[in-house]
This record gives sequence, C-alpha cells and structure tokens, in this order.
Amino acid sequence: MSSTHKPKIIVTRRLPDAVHARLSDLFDAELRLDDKPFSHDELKDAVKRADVLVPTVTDTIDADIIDAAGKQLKMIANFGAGTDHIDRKAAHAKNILITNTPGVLTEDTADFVMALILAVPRRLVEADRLTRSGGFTGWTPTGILGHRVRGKKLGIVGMGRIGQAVARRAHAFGLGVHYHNRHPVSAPIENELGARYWPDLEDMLRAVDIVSINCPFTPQTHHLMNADRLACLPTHGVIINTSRGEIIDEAALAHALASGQLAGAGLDVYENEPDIHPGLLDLPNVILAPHIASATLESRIEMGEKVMINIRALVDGHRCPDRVLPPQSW
Ligand code: 8YV
Repeated sequence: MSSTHKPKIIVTRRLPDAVHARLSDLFDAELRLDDKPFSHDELKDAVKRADVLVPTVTDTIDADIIDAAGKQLKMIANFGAGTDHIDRKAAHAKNILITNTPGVLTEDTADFVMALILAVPRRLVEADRLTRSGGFTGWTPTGILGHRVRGKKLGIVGMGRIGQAVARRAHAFGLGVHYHNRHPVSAPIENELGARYWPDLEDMLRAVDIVSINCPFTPQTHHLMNADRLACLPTHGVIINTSRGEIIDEAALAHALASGQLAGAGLDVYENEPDIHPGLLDLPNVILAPHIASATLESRIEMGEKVMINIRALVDGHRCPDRVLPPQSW
C-alpha cells in the first residue's frame, strides 16, 4: 500500500462524530451511520471490497468471512481490545494483520469494575429501584443493609493492564489484593499494590470474598468459572465480570446465585450477547450492565485514534503499534 493511496476502510458500527470526521479526512472511509450491526452477508461483502476492515466485538469474523476476503484486504483494525471474535488462524493463513486498541480503555474499565465492586455489596441498584417504586417511607436502622467493602479480599483473575488498574483502585479502597495469573507480576508492582500471587486459581477462590474477572477470553478460559470453581467461593462471595461472558458458565452462575450459594454478581458481559440467561433477570442481588465498562466518550475517541494510527502505520510501511497478529514477538 503506498502512502499516496487512500485505502478503502469499511467501519462496521457507528463511531463518535469526531472519529468519523478524522477517518473521512485520512482515508476513503465507508462509515456506518445507522449503527445496525452488519449481518454475516454484509460482513462478507465488506471484506471483498475493503483494504482495511474496522470491526467491533459484535462482528463475528469467522473463517467463512475471512475466506471471502479479497486479496486487497490487508488488515483488520479492531475497534476494541479483545479480539476473540476474530478467527486468527484464518487471518494468519491469508496474511491479514490484526490490530486492536489496548491501553486507552484500561482506566475507564477499571473504574467500572470498582463501581460494581462497591455497588453489589452495598445493593445500590436494588436501593434505587426501591426508592423509585415508593418503597422509601423513611429511614430505618435495618433498611437495605449491605456489606462493608473495606477490609474484604479481592481476587483478580488476570493481572494484565486492566487487572492492575483494578488492583490499584481496590488497594486505595482498603481491599486486600489477591491475584491469579499465568505468571506473577514484577515485585515492585506486587509491593505497590500489596498484592499476593496465587498460582492455583481454586486456592485463591477459597481465600477471597470478591472476584473480578479480567483475563481475556481464549479456548483455555472458556467456562474457567464453572460450577465447581464457583462453589469454591464463600456464600457471601460476589463475582464481577467485565471481560467476556464465555469465561463464566452463566447457567451455573444463575443457579449459584438463586440457591444462595453465592451472594451477588456484577455483570457487564454475557455468554450469548445480547441475550442474558433468564435465571439472572429476576435476581435482586445481580447488577446487569449492557457491556459498557469502557463506554466513555473519551475512551471511544481514543480507541478511534488508535485504529487510525494503526492503519496509518500500515499505509506508511511502518510496524503497526498495536499488532495482535502476527504477534509482537515475531
Ligand atoms: C469494547 C471490549 O467496548 O475492548 C473490548 O474488548 O470489550 C469493550 O470494552 C468493545 O469490545 C468494542 O469493540
């Protein structure tokens, strides 16, 4: 691709106006104005025509779609950090680069995790519902009693960028920080956060009060939190998931919450989005958010900037800064 040629970029979802304006300045950009997700056929058509596809988490880019890609499709510049919805093997076979937008959504996502860590034990959403429905008839000493957050132990599953940002916040709120990860983080980071590493996930689950899922979704993390692992948590335990729904067995979670085996959950992601397991919908001890952990205008604009920087690097013949495929180590 030469730097004088304006590549054809097809963007699958409506992005903030500021991102649209810049994309149109820089590229031959085909933008989505009505925000309806692309159908499988529309995605196939897009990869036939585009030099670069800009999808989001709602686009399943499977082998069938990648097979349909024209020779000119050089890159899938994902608008989002997670790329589990893209078939990497198929993309690799066709020499298609994949990039993502890490870093710029870390702090906003960690804020949202912290909001859930506070809101579930303090029954914030339940309290709001009660007030709106006329249930607040005056202060009572026993009304909407929650549980204290300070002093509890938080177990973070996945200590990457977002996990560490959650740890920093939790530490400041007086929670004990525990984590499970493939490898321990560096000693200075552990010291800064007062964090304890658990090589065995189940051992950690037995020792903590609140769990936050912050690892990526991979074949290895599918149903990582299954019925047996959920049963390792104490009955006052709370689970927070802002990563990917597939990491928790949603039916097992609904059962654990309904039966009192687990006290509460704060969920932002689901196994079959946008569908939610019906067993979760009526539970008062669960906060259900619509996949918004990174949803700030600032983060969306910065995600757009990252997409553009990656495409620009490709056009100029430089190494794309946020390359997922081929991996950075190659
Ligand atoms: C994004 C996310 O909003 O970046 C991710 O991986 O899960 C979300 O925070 C979404 O993926 C955009 O594609």
